[in-house]
Amino acid sequence: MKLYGTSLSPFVRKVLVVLAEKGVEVRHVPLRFHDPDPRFRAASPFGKIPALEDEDFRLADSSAIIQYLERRHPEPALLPATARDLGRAIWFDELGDTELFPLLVKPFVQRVLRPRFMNQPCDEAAVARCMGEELPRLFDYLEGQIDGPFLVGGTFSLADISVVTGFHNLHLAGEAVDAGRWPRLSAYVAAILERPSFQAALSARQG
Ligand SMILES: N[C@@H](CCC(=O)N[C@@H](CS)C(=O)NCC(=O)O)C(=O)O
Repeated sequence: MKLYGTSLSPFVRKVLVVLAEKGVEVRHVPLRFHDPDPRFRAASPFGKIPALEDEDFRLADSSAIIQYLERRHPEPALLPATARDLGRAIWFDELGDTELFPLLVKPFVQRVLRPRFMNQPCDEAAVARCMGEELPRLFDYLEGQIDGPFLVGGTFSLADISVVTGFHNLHLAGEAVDAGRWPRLSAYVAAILERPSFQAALSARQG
């Protein structure tokens, strides 16, 4: 099995965490999005990362790949069994991908990607706006959802992976959840990032 995409991507990180939780061996190819590698492009029609190759099967999109892996390697289950818990886990997956991701990566894009890879200056005003005005409503929501170590069904699941993955990029940009204002969220994120599967994903190759 081959997984394409740098571990700097929160979406690639989701899949790396799932593979580590399930103990699945993978060949990790840490390329960037839009890489011309023909095998990658065959797996990812629009050049986005991650993409997976499993024998003659190819698939892009972190959520699609994780659903595939869940059927292929059911243990330990990362999708809850009951209808309600499954619905909530998918809700948090979607929240992570579409609401949290675009904001959690803003400081990372400004402070890390722009100066290091795009030869552009950081827009500190954009970082301040993100931290002070854009992220707080999402942090408020999550603070109200956390009632134990995991978001759904009392066990680690896709919900935790998808919500927490982007916080690592926030940390790489030198920002973090204010523990005084959002104590539950701050402790929850720290504990999930400490899991061995997350630690393995965080040390996977970036390029
Ligand atoms: N919904 C996709 C999103 C993947 C995605 O947008 N990845 C970014 C890198 S973090 C990318 O490849 N961007 C290039 C582009 O949008 O064309 C998933 O869950 O895998």
